[in-house]
Amino acid sequence: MSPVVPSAWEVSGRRIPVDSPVVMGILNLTPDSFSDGGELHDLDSALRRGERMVEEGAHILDVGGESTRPGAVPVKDSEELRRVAPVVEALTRRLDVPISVDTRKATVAQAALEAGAVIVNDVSGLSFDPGMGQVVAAGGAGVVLMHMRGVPSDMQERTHYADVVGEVVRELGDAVDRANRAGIARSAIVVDPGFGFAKTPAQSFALLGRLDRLRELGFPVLVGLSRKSFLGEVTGAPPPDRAVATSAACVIAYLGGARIFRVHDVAPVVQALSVAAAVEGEGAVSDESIQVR
Ligand code: PMM
Repeated sequence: MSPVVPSAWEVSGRRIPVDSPVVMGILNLTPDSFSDGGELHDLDSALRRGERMVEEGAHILDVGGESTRPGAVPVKDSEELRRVAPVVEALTRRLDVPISVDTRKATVAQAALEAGAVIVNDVSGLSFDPGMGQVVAAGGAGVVLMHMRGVPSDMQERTHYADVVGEVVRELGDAVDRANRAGIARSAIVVDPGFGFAKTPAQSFALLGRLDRLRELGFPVLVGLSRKSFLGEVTGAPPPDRAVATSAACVIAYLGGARIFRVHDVAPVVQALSVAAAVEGEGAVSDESIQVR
């Protein structure tokens, strides 16, 4: 029998209910990110974007300073820190929503937690930096364990799976083991299949159709579907025009059991998920659902 998935995500003493949809708005502070790079070059525009996403219904903001698109060139720790820390600090001061930092590096995570972040979103699932688990555990932070293979520069050569869904579930289980060994609380963990990371478009669609299998792990499921290239494959739309495709994919993910949605286009996704949640009888994406206690 599958374990029961918790109804809340515990992050640094705060409780984020995940029995209805939770929307995580993306703030990429990178000159070369996959779909929105280069737009948020200064602190003011990052803050304005963050505030706007919260007004549109985002419950969490995810701040990132390193692009992880296929083939991306790694960024030095010092440069990533310079991009991320002031924005995390300013957002924490101005907004009440939990702030997440999208990083694979322990030093960056540590600095972001000190600046007020309460979640570490690690696309390597604690496999890139051996110090990361310890930083998350010591800070009592929430953690997103995402599935990928290799690193962004070589991940698209690592798409050989006999059974993509089964192998992603198994390898996410390995990431959960790393989190356990580091002493991270089970209630702090969410898992993410890593759409587009070491996956072909067909493999991403296969995962999207079988997210129910991820719930076997017993953790809330987060999905990063926003503007991803596999959605462009079937729609022909360029990244900024993929909000409709993203919303459709988020609804499918929700019906498969995903509860946290990392997106660029907050307003359309909130609207789409309100419909999905109403059908499921869990209520719309409401003020009540966003309350962080
Ligand atoms: N995708 C990107 C970056 N960070 N984090 C998680 N947890 N899941 C994702 O799918 C994910 C991520 C790459 O997309 P972007 O450059 O548009 O942010």
